[in-house]
Amino acid sequence: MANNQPLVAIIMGSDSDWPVMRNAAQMLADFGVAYEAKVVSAHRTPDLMFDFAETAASKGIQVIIAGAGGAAHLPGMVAAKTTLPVLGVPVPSKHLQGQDSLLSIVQMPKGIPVATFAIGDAGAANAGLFAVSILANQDAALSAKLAEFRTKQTEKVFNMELSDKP
Ligand code: RP5
Repeated sequence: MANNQPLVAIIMGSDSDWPVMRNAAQMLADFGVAYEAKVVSAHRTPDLMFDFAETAASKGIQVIIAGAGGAAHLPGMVAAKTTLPVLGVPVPSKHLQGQDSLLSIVQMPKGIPVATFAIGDAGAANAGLFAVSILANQDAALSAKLAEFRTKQTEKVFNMELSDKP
């Protein structure tokens, strides 16, 4: 990227979500995509959430990755206040291991879409990759990096060797 203007915003309901959501940030960093990451809670800071969602596009954000656990309203409520693509990441919760988060995020009513990813680290990493895919539509250099990433990943699988075969 030519400058540091964040193109992706990673938001999460609590700093306790960061170890999971950091996987999205790492993916964006690996691809050189400028991002911002911050805590915005649907339940604890609803006014901040509305302000964030209403102003994100005008600040140059193109994709929002929103992670939350438990009764995870954050991605859906943010999507209700912006037409930017919102990628929802269910964060594992203490008692229901993130199944509550998944169902809260995935089951959106018709008209307000949230792209929902897997629970936990893989979901956060894939949300980062998906954001890269969206941005790569308008960025040939990023598109080439994404193709290279896939090629390397494929090669890695081809080179996998199983040890200790009986
Ligand atoms: C949600 O509640 C957050 O997204 C987090 O996953 C969950 C628990 O938050 P803490 O009690 O750890 O702050 O809002």
